[in-house]
Amino acid sequence: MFFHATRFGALLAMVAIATTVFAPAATAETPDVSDNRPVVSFTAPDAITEGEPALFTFTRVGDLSSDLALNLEFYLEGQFLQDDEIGEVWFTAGEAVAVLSIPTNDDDIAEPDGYIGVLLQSRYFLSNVQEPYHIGPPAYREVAVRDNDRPAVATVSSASPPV
Ligand SMILES: [Ca+2]
Ligand SMILES: [Ca+2]
Repeated sequence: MFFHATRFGALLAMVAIATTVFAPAATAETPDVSDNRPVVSFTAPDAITEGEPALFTFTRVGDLSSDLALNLEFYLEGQFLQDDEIGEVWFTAGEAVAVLSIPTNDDDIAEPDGYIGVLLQSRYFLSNVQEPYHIGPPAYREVAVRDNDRPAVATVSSASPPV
């Protein structure tokens, strides 16, 4: 399910509060034995061309011993998705990397460039429930999707007579 981009500001504010509550108390270099929760971060390319998949690569450091499902929110500008159903992203036990690949359509329609955004959120917003993971900032990444169907400039008719 996608939400309009204008809702992002409010959601981000909520996540900022949540990540403050669950802020990591230690870095990977100085692990805190009292907090064994893994830290999840992710990367994505700045831009793709329509027809290419948008790849979001999630990495967890720390405890890898259990399956771990992520709570993601998706944002979209433009009509680029092949499928509006996006599967759950999770690490299986022992795995440090999970890849989300979102296929896009190479259609024949000239359209504005858009983007696919992914927000990594806490699983729980209640302060009395322990989060299963920390979020390595930034929690939001956006892949620009470039249209490749712009009409050629040369096809525009000209008022100038041929010489
Ligand atoms: Ca195209
Ligand atoms: Ca297009």
